[in-house]
Amino acid sequence: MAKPHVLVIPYPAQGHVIPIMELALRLVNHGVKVTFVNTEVNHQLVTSNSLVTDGSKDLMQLVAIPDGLEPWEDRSNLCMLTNSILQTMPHKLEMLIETINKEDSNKVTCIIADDGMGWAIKVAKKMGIARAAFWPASVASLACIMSFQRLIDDGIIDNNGIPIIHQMIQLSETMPPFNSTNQLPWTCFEDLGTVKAFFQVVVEGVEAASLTEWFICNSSTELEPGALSLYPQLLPIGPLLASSRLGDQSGHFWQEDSTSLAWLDQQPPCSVIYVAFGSFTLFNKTQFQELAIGLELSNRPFLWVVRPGMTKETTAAYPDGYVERVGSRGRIVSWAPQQKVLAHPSVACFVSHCGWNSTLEGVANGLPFLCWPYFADQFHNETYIRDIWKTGLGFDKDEVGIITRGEIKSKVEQLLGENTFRATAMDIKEKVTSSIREGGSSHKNLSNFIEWMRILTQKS
Ligand SMILES: *[C@@H]1O[C@H](CO)[C@@H](O)[C@H](O)[C@H]1NC(C)=O
Ligand SMILES: *[C@@H]1O[C@H](CO)[C@@H](O)[C@H](O)[C@H]1NC(C)=O
Ligand SMILES: *[C@@H]1O[C@H](CO)[C@@H](O)[C@H](O)[C@H]1NC(C)=O
Ligand SMILES: *[C@@H]1O[C@H](CO)[C@@H](O)[C@H](O)[C@H]1NC(C)=O
Ligand SMILES: *[C@@H]1O[C@H](CO)[C@@H](O)[C@H](O)[C@H]1NC(C)=O
Ligand SMILES: CC(=O)N[C@H]1CO[C@H](CO)[C@@H](O)[C@@H]1O
Repeated sequence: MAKPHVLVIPYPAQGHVIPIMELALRLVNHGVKVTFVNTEVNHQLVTSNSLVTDGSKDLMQLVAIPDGLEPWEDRSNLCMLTNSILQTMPHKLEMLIETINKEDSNKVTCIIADDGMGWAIKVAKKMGIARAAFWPASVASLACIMSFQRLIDDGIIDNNGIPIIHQMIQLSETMPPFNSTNQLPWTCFEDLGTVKAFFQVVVEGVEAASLTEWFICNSSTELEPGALSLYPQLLPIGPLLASSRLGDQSGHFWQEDSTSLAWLDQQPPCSVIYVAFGSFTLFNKTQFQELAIGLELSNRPFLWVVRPGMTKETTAAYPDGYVERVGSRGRIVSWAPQQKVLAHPSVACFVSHCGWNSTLEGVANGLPFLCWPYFADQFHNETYIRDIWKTGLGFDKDEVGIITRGEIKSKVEQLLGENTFRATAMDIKEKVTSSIREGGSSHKNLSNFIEWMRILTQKS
């Protein structure tokens, strides 16, 4: 019997390619044939990283089409990349599909395109092929994109996505608010040309999503009940966390320090404060030292990721005699294998910048959080953690904007002193992990989607 055959098309940025590969591998595990369509540049990256193991090779085929730019041209120039993609890729994709349908006994059943690749959905519609869009991040972040027309109608942004007035935006009571128009996903760029180019991609994506049979998202009813209830057309099948194999490959810029795990093995269960702020957070000397001393005063073991460049004066930034004083109770590393650390039984809580990846990795391991957001959009995740899931606390700043040592010590004590945070975190972990297991809501949704493809395959 013919197998369903899906063409999976990621947005051509590494942060998009690897997650959607995760989805492709799940489909392969369900016996679906996948042709994974990269741009030529990313194709080389993916094949040289050997992300596809022998087990999945029969069902997974990696192919490439050009993005229209010369190899040496700057793909971080979003305006140029977007224009080039729109000019070149639709025609190349059409040719690819024609070739596959001529040569392969398994004709293309359906395409799944990243929502940033709206043009691909239009190509599929034109060719009479079934379509699904995919959104890799939170539904809250999607909601704001889906609301772009309302924001224009209300006079908050202009037709190019550029803010006209600066104000708080609350799309719904059940979702975290955006405090200002500068926190919209497309307004975070400095250069207006890039804002416009990104907004164009957003608009295309929303238009294209209305041409699909399914809009798949990487979340679950258990995680975002409020946001999902606003968009019943979304099919939550996640969170599909990267398997450790993909996780290890996912483009970390700093060398991992696996001695962290050996050190964790020596600590008592549920005792360690894990502190990590992602790739971009910057600290000035005052704030850095308050954090250092706050951790020391906590009187607990801690594992602290201090990225090179996290402060302007890294080595000099520790208070006098600090490293000697904390001795082996505190372990400071430049990068840690985060997924493995978070899963380690010695870890008690996570002091985090609350990026969505880190947030979900902490949730998936049942950890309570202390939220230390840095970028505007990370405050949303703090709202989820603090107010919606109730699995953590935020820090209050003092009158000059510093989170003091006393504040840090006291929030650590409060978080670890009340069992409710740990219990609630374990409860959410259980709900979220069971949603992707057999019988769970996300698992059922994915099975329904695959069943729909099987029926289509039989009909054709
Ligand atoms: C989130 O995780 C995915 C998969 O591991 C990765 O490709 C992506 O770059 C990560 N995003 C950030 C902001 O680190
Ligand atoms: C947004 O506003 C609320 C209420 O005024 C405040 O508690 C929160 O800290 C603000 N967040 C940001 C990112 O400014
Ligand atoms: C969480 O923070 C990330 C930035 O790390 C942002 O892109 C995402 O939209 C936030 N999640 C929510 C639910 O707002
Ligand atoms: C789903 O989201 C998680 C957390 O951000 C990320 O690590 C993972 O790669 C995403 N998976 C897909 C298939 O997008
Ligand atoms: C250090 O950064 C904090 C914000 O994190 C700010 O409020 C404070 O004024 C800064 N202090 C100095 C000395 O620059
Ligand atoms: C869009 C869709 O079909 N969502 C379903 C996902 O799974 C839950 C639980 O089974 C259903 O309630 C949703 O309707």
